[in-house]
Parts: sequence; C-alpha cells; structure tokens
Amino acid sequence: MLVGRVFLAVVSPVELAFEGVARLLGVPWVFNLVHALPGGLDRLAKPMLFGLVLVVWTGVAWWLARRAWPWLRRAGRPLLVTVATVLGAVVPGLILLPAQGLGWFGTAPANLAWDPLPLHGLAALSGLLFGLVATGGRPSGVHSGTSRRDALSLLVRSFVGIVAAAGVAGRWSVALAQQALELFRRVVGLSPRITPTPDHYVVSKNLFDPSVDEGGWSLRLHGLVDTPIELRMSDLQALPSVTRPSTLTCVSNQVGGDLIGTSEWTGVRLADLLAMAGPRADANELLLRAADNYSDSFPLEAALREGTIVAYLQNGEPLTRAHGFPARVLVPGIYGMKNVKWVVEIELTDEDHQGYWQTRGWSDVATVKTMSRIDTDTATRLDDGRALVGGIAFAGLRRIEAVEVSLDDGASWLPTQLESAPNQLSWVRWLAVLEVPASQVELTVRAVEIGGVVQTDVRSRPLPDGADGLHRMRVNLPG
Ligand SMILES: Nc1nc2c(c(=O)[nH]1)N[C@H]1C(S)=C(S)[C@@H](COP(=O)(O)O)O[C@H]1N2
Ligand SMILES: [Mo]
Repeated sequence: MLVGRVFLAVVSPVELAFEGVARLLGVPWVFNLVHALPGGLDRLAKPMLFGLVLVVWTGVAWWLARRAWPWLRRAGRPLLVTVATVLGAVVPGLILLPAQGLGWFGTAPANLAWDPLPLHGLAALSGLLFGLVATGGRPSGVHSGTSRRDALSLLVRSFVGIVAAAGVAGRWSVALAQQALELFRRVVGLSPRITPTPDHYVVSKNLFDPSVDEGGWSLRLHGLVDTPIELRMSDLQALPSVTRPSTLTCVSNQVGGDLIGTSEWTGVRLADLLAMAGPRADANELLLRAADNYSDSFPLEAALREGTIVAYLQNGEPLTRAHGFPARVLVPGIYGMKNVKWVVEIELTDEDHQGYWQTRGWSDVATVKTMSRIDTDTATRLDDGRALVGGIAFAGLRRIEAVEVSLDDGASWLPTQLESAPNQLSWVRWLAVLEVPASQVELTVRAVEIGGVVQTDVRSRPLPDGADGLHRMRVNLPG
C-alpha cells in the first residue's frame, strides 16, 4: 500500500479508514485535540491520528493473519496462496490497466473519474479464492513434499484464474471507459477535464491583489454563533480536508466565453467549521470579508452543503496570489463573485447583505445558469472520415442529462456523447461525431438538465444574473 501511495498516488485503504475515523470523531473533537497539544505539535495532530489508525489497522490485520494461518495451512500451501493473493492485487494494476491505456493502477490523469480500487479488491479476492480452490480438497500432509512441478502448475493456474476473474470483472467497464476516453482525447482544442492552474481564469476587482502573509493570516468566524473561533493556517491544515474538482464561473461570462474553469480544490468543509462555532438558531446568512476589502454573502443553507469549503490548495499546490492565497471560499452552485478570495472573516447574520458586486447591480442570489460551449473552431478529422467537435456544459448543482448540437440553427438537433463528469460539482465534456464532408458548418450547442429542462435560446446579457442564450460558432471541417 505504501509503494502504491508513494510511487503511484493510489489512495490506500488505510487512508480511507483514517478519513472515516476523522469524520466519525467529528471536527470539533479533532480541533480540541489539536489545541490540547503543546505549541508546535499541533501540526502533527493529523499524522498522529493517522498513526493511531495505522496501528489499529496493523493490529487487526495481524490478528486476522494469525487466525487465518492455520486454516491456510490446512487448505494447502500458505505461501502459494499468499503469492496468488498478492498477484491478484498487483497484476491488474501493473498489467491489465496499463495495457488498456489507463496508466499504472488506473492512474492515467484523464481517468480520474474511474476508480479501479474495487476491481483490485475483487481481483485479490478472486486470487485468494482461486488459490484455495486450486489447493483445496487434498488431504493435508500428502503434499508436504510438494514437487516443484506441482507448485509451478498451481501458480500458473492461480495466475490464469486471477487474470480471467479480473478481466471479466473489469473488461466491460474498462472497454467502455477507454473507448470514450480515446475519442475525447483525440478532439483537438477540447478543454481538459481539469484546468491547469495557469490556464484558470482570474477575475478580481483589484488593480493590485493583496499579498497576504500566511503566518499573520487568520480566519475569524463570529457573529450569531455560540463560540467565535479564529483559525490560523496550521489549524486549517490540521483539520480533516476534502479534495474535489469543482467548476467555477463568473457571472459576467459571455455566451461562449472563457471565464470558467475546473480545478481540484482542497480545503476544510465550511459545515465543519460552522459546527465548531455553533450557529445560533436565528443565523441564516454568511457575510464574508476579504483582505482586499471585498465582501459578499450567501445563505447558511449554501454554506452547509457538502461541496462548500475553505480551500487552501488548488490542483495540489498552495493557492496562487491571483486565486486568493492563502485561503478562499468555494461555494458550488453560485457564481464566482461569492467565492471570496483572500478570505479573513466570516460573520453569521440574520439579515441579507449587499456585497461588493450587488451594490453595483449584480444578482444577490447568483445561482449558476445552465451553459454549454463549443471549444473547437476546427473539427478533428479521423482517418475513417468522421469529424469530431467538442466542448463543455455546466449547470451548477443541477446535473447535465444531455448535450445536443444543431447544424441548421436549431431546426433539428443531433445527440452528442457525454464524458462522465469528475463529480457532481464539475462541468461535463461532450463530443459530437459529424458525418459531413469538408466545408464549414454553423454549429449551435445546447444542454439539457436532468428532468429534461432544455437550455434557453433567448439571449440576455450577463448583467444582472448571468448570460443566457446558445453558443453558436462557425466550425471548419478539414478534408
Ligand atoms: N476578495 C475577493 N474575492 C473575489 C473577487 C475579488 O475581487 N476579491 N472576485 C470574485 C469574482 S467576480 C470571481 S468570478 C471569482 C474568480 O475567482 P478566480 O480568479 O480564482 O477564478 O473570485 C471572486 N472572489
Ligand atoms: Mo465574477
């Protein structure tokens, strides 16, 4: 597991257990633990809790192994069974998945959506079972002088069994995932699933963004709460964090515009921080203030959503200054302006507050509208004559059910293929296969939300609550 973690970035089961334990204990408990520690040790709270989980894990595994060993012995050849099990765990990751173009242990970056861990578990189990079946049924003692040939043939049979089991288990989904990925990979000009940080759009009111010193920074939670709290960066880093891709877009984005991006953000759930402070019953709104004298607000209800976090990493790196170093709020489903960067203060109130952009005429609710965009001004022509075009679609917290394209300005619509979105908070990529000879086409795109709600074709400007209308573009179709 350690090797997988360090060299292949595979999330290990122990970590999953650690996350589960941290969640079970609850954030206030962990926070108190952190503060019970003498200064300097607080950064170690998480590693210490992880160490504890690791010790318990190892203990349980040891106990299980001790109990299982005699049973394995009776079943036949413990060493062979062990080898078969390990092979079962490792072979799919080292051979099957890479052979399918999905990277070591399925870690090809484009493939984050697809989780190969269950397949590994299944394969390991099948290896164990196969080992047992292959060795079982023989009276014990008879094989004390096992011949090398026997052992070898057993190993070979186990191996074949594992590969077959893993193959059957994974083949269908892998083939599907790979086929789709393959096509998506070939669309030249299509946005990546995750936007590299340097390519992520930046919007700020400032001529010069604040440069905040991480050591001096803190985030204050106060107002209508039982216990006001103040968190330093080390506090924030010591708390259980979540990492998840989410799409951010600016309310001023034009139809077809590029003020939209998807990053993998890491931070602490705002709901956890609020649980520490204990919002009073009359609190219903959060007022956020930033180091650049920016302020904005959103309802408590939005703050409590699973995806709302105080983020300190973007795509695995500390936030850049432009994106809000050292910490910012991300509140999925609501336009970028309420995703306050350089955040220093969160006040719970019982009245609505007009934020920086609201006093300038922009929407206060700011729910993200359904959008879709064509990314390719030139189609990718495949050898077999098909032409690929593609783009993205996003509807905030509402899910995209389908994306359609039209070659005749909306008179008729063609289906497209959707890639599975990284999660519920992220845009989805689409591609269309056009069977059209070399020429130019006027392409229009529209998204359909879950429930069959079709994106409106009535155009409106971004002010005050986001642009509406369909993206239409001239697309070159090379010969
Ligand atoms: N403190 C502060 N936060 C802010 C802003 C700002 O000017 N100051 N701009 C907002 C707007 S309008 C948008 S669209 C997003 C953009 O976030 P990004 O630059 O990380 O893409 O940040 C929001 N948060
Ligand atoms: Mo924005």
